Amino acid sequence: MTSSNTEDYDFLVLSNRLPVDRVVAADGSASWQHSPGGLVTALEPVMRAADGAWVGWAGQADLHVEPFESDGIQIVPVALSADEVENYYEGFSNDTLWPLYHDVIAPPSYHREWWESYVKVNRRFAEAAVAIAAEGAIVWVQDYQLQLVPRMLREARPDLTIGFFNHIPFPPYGIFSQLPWRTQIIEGVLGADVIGFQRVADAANFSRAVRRLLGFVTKNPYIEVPETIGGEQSRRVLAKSFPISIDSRSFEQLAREPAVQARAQEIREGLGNPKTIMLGVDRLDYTKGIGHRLKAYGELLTEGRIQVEDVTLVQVANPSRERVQAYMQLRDEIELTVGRINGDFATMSHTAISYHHHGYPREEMVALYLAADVMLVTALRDGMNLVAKEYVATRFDESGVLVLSEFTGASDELKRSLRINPHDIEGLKDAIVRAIDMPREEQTRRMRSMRKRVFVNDVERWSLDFLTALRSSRELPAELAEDPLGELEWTVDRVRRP
Ligand code: GDG
Repeated sequence: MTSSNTEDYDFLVLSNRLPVDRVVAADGSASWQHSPGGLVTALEPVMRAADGAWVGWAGQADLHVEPFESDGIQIVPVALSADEVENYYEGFSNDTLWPLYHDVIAPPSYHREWWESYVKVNRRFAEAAVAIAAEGAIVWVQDYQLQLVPRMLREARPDLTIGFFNHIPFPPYGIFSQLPWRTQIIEGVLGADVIGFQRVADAANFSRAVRRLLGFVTKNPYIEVPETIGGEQSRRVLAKSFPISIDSRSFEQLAREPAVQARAQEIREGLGNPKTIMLGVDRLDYTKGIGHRLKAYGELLTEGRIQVEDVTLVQVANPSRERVQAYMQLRDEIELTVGRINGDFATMSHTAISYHHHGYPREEMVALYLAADVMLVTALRDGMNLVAKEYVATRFDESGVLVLSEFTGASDELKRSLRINPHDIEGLKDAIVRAIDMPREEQTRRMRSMRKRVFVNDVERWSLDFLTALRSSRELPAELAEDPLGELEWTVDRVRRP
């Protein structure tokens, strides 16, 4: 790895996917379209102010593109071969780490050639960053696809300040320990100065894995890392929760637009004006509990507790990872169930489930949120679940009920939702009926309190908190970790740990 710099950036973000998509027009000409995710919105101002660049993959195999600028952000593409897409991305990232980190809901596959590809691609990302990072730059590495990058960066460039944020859960040690390369992964992440997780429990799981595998001393929220991991000296690494959020104001703004409200009305009418519209919005992923949701809804119809004329379920199932076997199978299962329920209960004028296997523009999503009286988030495990927060942000008239799985990061914050255990189908059914029947005053009380939370803790706050922690990590006084409050927090956290 070389550390000679040609271009110098003071702030780098590394993520598997770039925040832009390559679009090819009918005439064959290609252009780049900004994908307006929350992460981009949060980091755009920082990027502009701090002379930043974004390093990532453009989403297509064998695409070699020179760095370019898109909407004021410097984009630095990392190329992946078709083999690497198969082994590093679809294989190790999506079929090993993803199921392992989500409580082994699906069985993870362990293949040595996938791992080798993961190491190789992580090295390529690290090299790309090293080549363009200014002396003393801040590098923020995103997510589980790049867990080896922090250590690689530190070894090549001890001058860098390195952050790592894990968007998905970090599993309990009993599960994590299955991974044949568990030690390498932990050591890779520990190259960072600050390690961020969605939930307190994720950070605790990580620290426990560090203690069990490496025997390092941890004193919540710090981990004492000796010089053997990527450095000339020992370091105190901060590992704690920084719950991610959304650009709440922009969601509310969109919801207040007359055209979007008119569209929400049109959606209601299109569905035959049922008394209650329930909504699910998910990537078609086995972690999202779509099957559990359908089961509960189907049983309520069978038992006559709800009628198809009164209650319609709209399910947006965004296509995802369509080349991975488990996802193909999931799609078949879900679509079979949807077909059965519709076959059994739909009438000429009312569908039971309005099912959509495609993505929609942001405006349409917001119109759907506005049209929905009840939002169903029934994930079996989810790092955060931004959909839950988006629903809350759009409900400016304070109506609507959020049914929310306790296995999402969002449930730590949205305590006034109707929290459910999606495995408990009877409990889920009761919660759905309760949501349908909830008086308006109770909806308002709950929604108002959740909205406060989502507007105070927005994505800007998230990135500021993380970057502040990152900046101060380098000049952290040793005494800070030894203060009595730190001790107390540590104890409380140990007691709370499930
Ligand atoms: C991972 C973690 C964590 C969905 N369909 C459409 C669409 N979406 C948007 C939603 C939301 C986003 O995609 C999905 O975010 P989630 O948080 O719900 O879930 P994951 O994709 O699994 O995200 C998760 C997240 O990272 C962030 O850290 O919360 O736990 O798994 O913003 O609105 N957007 C549009 N059309 C669609 O059809 N425009």
